[in-house]
Amino acid sequence: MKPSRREFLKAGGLALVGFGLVPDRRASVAALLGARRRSAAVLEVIEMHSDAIGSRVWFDPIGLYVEPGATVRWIVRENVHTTTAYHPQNDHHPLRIPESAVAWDSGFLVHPGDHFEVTLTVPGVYDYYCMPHEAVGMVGRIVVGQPSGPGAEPFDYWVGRPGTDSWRHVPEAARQTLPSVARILHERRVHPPGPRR
Ligand SMILES: [Cu+2]
Repeated sequence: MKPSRREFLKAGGLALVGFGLVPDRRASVAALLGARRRSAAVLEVIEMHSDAIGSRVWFDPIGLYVEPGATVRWIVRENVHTTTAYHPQNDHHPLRIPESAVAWDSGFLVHPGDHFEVTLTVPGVYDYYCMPHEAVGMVGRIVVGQPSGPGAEPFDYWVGRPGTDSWRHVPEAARQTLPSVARILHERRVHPPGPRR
């Protein structure tokens, strides 16, 4: 069978890569890449999903462990979403990130491929939600190093404390969706339950 033009180009491209790198050069490039990888900051990706009619929406992974200093990038695959930290600055949501961490809010990410990044340096537990989908349980949890701080507390830890009168409670669906800290520490990347599409 005669290969299509695209297949021909693909094969040609691979051949060029193969011929361009003689074995010793290949080894040195691998060493260089390895060195770069070790020194570069870690980037973790969390995808924002939806089924075709928008009745199921989710972050994947829904639970993530990273070392302090890692950068997390949320990227839209389907539908419209936000990544928004549980923090009183964000529409009176309860504080569920470390006290000294900076709250984030991506605003609406409307096109597939739109993304937003946060670098997490303060150890602790970080809970976040999607603004339009929090009520149906589109939430996620990141553990940075040692799991501590408000995000490690029970959902209603703040009730009765001064200055918290305007804080909203975490919706029931979100409470049921967030994976436990113990599970995140064990699995490192926790994927959402059930069929995903
Ligand atoms: Cu969403």
